[in-house]
Amino acid sequence: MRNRPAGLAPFAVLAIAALWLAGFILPAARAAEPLARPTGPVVLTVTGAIARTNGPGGADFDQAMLEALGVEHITTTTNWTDGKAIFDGVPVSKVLQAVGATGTSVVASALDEYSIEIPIQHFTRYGVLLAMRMNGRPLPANDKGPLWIVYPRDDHPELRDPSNNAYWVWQLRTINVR
Ligand SMILES: Nc1nc2c(c(=O)[nH]1)N[C@H]1C(S)=C(S)[C@@H](COP(=O)(O)O)O[C@H]1N2
Ligand SMILES: [Mo]
Repeated sequence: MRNRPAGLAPFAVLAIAALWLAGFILPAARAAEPLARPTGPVVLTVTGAIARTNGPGGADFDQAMLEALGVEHITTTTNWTDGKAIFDGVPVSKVLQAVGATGTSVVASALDEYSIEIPIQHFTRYGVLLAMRMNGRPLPANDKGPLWIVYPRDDHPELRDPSNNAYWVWQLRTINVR
């Protein structure tokens, strides 16, 4: 026989079990929600090792869908601009999270067919942006736009090594997760 008050313990066990289950079910339910469909021109397509798509070719994003993920800012010098520039864009890691990416690297490809493999660690470690605006102006499609991969290179000495310039893909069009 138990000699402490009954009634509360089973309730507490149930409550804890419910909270524990909710921790699994709620994120899973969110991940299972279909990705919205683009209504404007598609500026980015994510393919490969992803859990969420909105079309046969992978996950298409228009500008508004990208901005809805949360615009952040990086102020930095670049190899291509005079002095510091302010970039607005969406963290690559947020895009990868939105599509349920499971890989360890991506191949980023541009409108001019340039492509390069980038470790996914870069995106979480440095908060790399898919920049859409520089100094408040949309990046022109014929010069670096509409999307440019931008690193906060002023904040990390290793990012100022010239070998890093190859990762700054401009006119980015697709991200293949692997
Ligand atoms: N879209 C696109 N982005 C690109 C490239 C490219 O050819 N096309 N070249 C990459 C490489 S290899 C480097 S070193 C730098 C080159 O910049 P630069 O041509 O202005 O020196 O941009 C990177 N981003
Ligand atoms: Mo390069």
